[in-house]
Amino acid sequence: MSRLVIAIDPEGEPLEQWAKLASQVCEEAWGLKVGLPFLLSYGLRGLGELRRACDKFVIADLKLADIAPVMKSSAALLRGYVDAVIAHSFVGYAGALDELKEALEAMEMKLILVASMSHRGSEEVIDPSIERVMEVIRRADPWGLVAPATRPQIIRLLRERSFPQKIFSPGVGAQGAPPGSAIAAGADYEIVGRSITRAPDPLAAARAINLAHRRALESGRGAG
Ligand code: BMP
Repeated sequence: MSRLVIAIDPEGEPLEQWAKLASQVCEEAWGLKVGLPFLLSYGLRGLGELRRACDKFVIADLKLADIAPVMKSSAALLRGYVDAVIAHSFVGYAGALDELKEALEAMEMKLILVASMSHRGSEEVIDPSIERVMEVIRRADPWGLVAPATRPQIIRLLRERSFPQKIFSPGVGAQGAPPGSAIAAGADYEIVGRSITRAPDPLAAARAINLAHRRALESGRGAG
């Protein structure tokens, strides 16, 4: 089973180019992740085209951080187009993630919460509050978590604290973490964008990352 989620982040290219790339790399991907660049460029039509090109698990990376009614109506617009939605944890449970979780369940979409981020600024606010972030995650009980490959100690912390969620780790490749390093730390999936999508041969790049994942799993990992 692949543990690779490919991040599709357009920079002005035509949709057809991404559909072609998605179909090229599809056999190596467990899932695809789209965020605001994709959704604002191509809208729901783009999501339909992407699915036609590669019918895998699709994550909408909205990083929702709002009051419940607004998060719910944002997610509802993607109903039937995506399998999971990413939201921030720091907005808290009451009046936010409590209702979002319930609404997503009713729409048969999964909730993924950000535990920590891959860029350095995550150490300014989110990481110093990680204990409280984890309390929110416990209450909200999402299906998945985002934790950074660039700081694998956060992935290990989540596993040590017995969070049972699927852990998705960005930060591999372009942001510096070696392929397989987050899997070795206990993540379930690595989210990889540019080092595949901007590679001269995206399929070969995706294959190399999956090989690194298999090696990380074979050589055993600390937790998870
Ligand atoms: P890349 O491999 O090109 O650096 O892309 C990483 C992807 O993961 C981007 O789509 C980004 O939005 C996402 N991401 C991240 O880089 N860090 C986080 O903490 C959370 C993310 O969702």
